[in-house]
Amino acid sequence: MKPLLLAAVAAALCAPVVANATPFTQTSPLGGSIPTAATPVGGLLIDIEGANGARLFAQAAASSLFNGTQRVQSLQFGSITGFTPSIIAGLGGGITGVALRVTLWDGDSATGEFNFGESTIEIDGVFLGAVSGIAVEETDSLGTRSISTGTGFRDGTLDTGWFVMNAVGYSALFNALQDGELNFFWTDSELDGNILDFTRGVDGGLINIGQPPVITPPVTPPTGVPEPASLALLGAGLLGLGAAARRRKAA
Ligand SMILES: [Ca+2]
Ligand SMILES: [Ca+2]
Ligand SMILES: [Ca+2]
Ligand SMILES: [Ca+2]
Repeated sequence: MKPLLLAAVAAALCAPVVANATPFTQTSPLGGSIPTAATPVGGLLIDIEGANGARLFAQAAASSLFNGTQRVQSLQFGSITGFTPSIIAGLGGGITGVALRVTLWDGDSATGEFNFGESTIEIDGVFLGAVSGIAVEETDSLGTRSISTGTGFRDGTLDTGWFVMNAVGYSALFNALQDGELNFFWTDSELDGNILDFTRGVDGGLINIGQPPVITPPVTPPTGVPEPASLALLGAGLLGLGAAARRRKAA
């Protein structure tokens, strides 16, 4: 085998398995990555920011969601339970951000499709957002490979997109949390018997309270300028070398 070919084979063998090929689905619009326990796509993933900066993530498993024909204008397609009083207390008395990640196969709500401009998402009666126009990414069912991007949830496509609640809904959503569960509704102003499958993608479930933000220093210190700790260590080392030299001289 030619060296070049060998090198190429070696590089291919050493290439890491790409487990994070879709940063779009794994980055919250509220900032930061989703928890590693959450699946890359699939299920319903909610990210709630508390008044104290705490971040509450919860994910409904894909298998618990709706798959079928929409027969009512306001269709409950999922719910997330387990918001205990102590978890709610961890939000610091209010909400300052809500984002919801939705994975749906066959929404038919992209530009020109028969559900364009007809659907919205509501959480316990609190408006979250219009479906058409939402940025989405088509992935494989594991969420490891990005296939295409677009808007709305397209015909015959496994799309994942993020909804961000307007601040006007925060206090109502905080009230909606108090019974320990959130229920998710997909509305359709013109009922056409569309098939909606929210069960595609990876099945996962998680409920977890986040941590208040911490100040993170720059990851890479300026080159050529050692940090004070390194300087102190260097100084101690030089002192030690000096002492050793003196001892050798004395001996
Ligand atoms: Ca229609
Ligand atoms: Ca369709
Ligand atoms: Ca509720
Ligand atoms: Ca419709």
